[in-house]
Amino acid sequence: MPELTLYVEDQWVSPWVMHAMAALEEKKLPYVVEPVTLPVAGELRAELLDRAGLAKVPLLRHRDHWCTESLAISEYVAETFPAPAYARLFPANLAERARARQVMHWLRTDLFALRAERPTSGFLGEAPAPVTAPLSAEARAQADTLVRVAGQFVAPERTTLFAEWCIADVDLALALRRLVASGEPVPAHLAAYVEATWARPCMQRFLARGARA
Ligand SMILES: N[C@@H](CCC(=O)N[C@@H](CS)C(=O)NCC(=O)O)C(=O)O
Repeated sequence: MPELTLYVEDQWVSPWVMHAMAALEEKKLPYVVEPVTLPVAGELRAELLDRAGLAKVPLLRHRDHWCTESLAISEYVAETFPAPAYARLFPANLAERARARQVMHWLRTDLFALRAERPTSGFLGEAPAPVTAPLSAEARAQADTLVRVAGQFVAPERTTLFAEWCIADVDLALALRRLVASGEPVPAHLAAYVEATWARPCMQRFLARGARA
């Protein structure tokens, strides 16, 4: 039985799976990827409900600990495999760590119109189909907020939120990619931020839909 198993959805369009996988990759941990079709059904559903309470992905199994929610997973991985023996996921500086958490919680609980109108299937998965229909007024306002906040927190000369990469960069770059992929105007330094984050090795396994580079 492998020590670590990450259950993922088999369409490879989940930003939350991307987040959890980036955490494991950044820590350079060996793990097994278990793709599942959503909604999880049958015996597997019963097992996941029994072990983790929810049959959602990402779901990390570490020995007899089963856990869903991408942020819970990355925090568990960060604390179970801490720096300096393993790479850092969260900033060491407490103010920066709080900022990273602010960004990650915000991106999980807001921007719903933008997320609906610029789905990740536009740029992730087997056959990405960019959506270019005009944004509704609500989604436009959310896109403007996203660009304003990202521009405030990512300095023009940087391709990371802070001096060092952190796990919040995955989420912020993913959110901005919704705009970049559909041709929405984004300041050049934020477009460069998205590209640099996308090129980071921790993203490669997800972007290759589970294949090892
Ligand atoms: N807030 C969760 C979101 C997880 C989530 O919504 N997962 C979706 C796939 S992207 C899922 O498993 N849906 C199946 C279901 O709810 O039955 C996280 O951060 O992990």
